[in-house]
Amino acid sequence: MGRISDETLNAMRQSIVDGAPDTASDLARRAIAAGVEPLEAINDGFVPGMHAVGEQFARGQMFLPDMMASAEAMRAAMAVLDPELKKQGADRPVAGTVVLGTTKGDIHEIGKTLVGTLLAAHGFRVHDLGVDVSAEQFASKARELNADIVGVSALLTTTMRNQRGVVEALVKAGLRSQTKVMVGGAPVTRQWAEEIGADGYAKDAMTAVALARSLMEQKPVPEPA
Ligand code: HCB
Repeated sequence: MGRISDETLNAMRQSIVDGAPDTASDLARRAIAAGVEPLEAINDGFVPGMHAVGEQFARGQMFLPDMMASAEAMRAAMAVLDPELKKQGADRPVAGTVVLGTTKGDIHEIGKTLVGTLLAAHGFRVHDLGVDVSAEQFASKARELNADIVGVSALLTTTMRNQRGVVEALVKAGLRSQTKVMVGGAPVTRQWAEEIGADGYAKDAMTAVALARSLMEQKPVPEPA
């Protein structure tokens, strides 16, 4: 596997800050052609760009249209890198079934989608409900697929409260004992996960994979019929 130079990592980061989708996808394509690990390009190149954008937005140095352009650039990079990541999971046995989505009122999708891609790349069967997903939708899909894990993303301090609603909806549907809940997103913390009765918190997509694996180990083994 090739290593990415600091210059390329900076260019990747800058393509997101500039909201330049063509540059971002070009850099992603060149990285793959050079044998770079796709996750390295994502985590060390493009994601730091999103963090820089968030910081500039918070300081009032960037506005909503800039943030949208940056998200577009990130999507362009992911359109190249996502299939490469997915290839890595093609022949693995199914590690578990995960229902994933971003909570009601929240349309941030990039982090949630990355979590889904990496889970799939590590053998999980992932059903991505998308964004703005109600607690009832999470519970109903978990029932339909007999899901092992429900993964709930939230990027806003206002919408992270709805993660609690998902835990409650699973309890109400009688599914809580068989369905683990993992939460994540920029404002979410381990302490918050404990407070709302979730089973775990992951700070990034690789941690989400490790968490999902450990949650599968904690699941009770079904009694033989
Ligand atoms: Co948005 N936005 N945004 N935004 N946005 C944030 C989240 C702020 C923090 C920016 C800031 O002020 N610093 C801020 C939230 C402040 C707060 O609540 N405290 C904010 C705001 C305010 C808003 C609006 C309200 C702005 C407005 O309209 N005035 C608005 C809300 C819209 C809505 O949802 N109802 C809004 C809109 C947007 C877009 C549409 C322009 C765009 C999203 C486009 C899209 O997703 N298609 C956007 C973006 C891009 C961001 C930032 C810049 C980047 C988010 C991102 O993609 N990060 C973000 C700043 C930031 O997060 N620091 C900013 C990169 C990914 C890879 O990281 O954290 O999402 P991630 O996911 C990680 C990790 O958390 C974990 O793994 C992922 C992968 O490593 N994880 C999980 C995530 N979910 C998990 C679930 C699990 O089960 C396990 C792990």
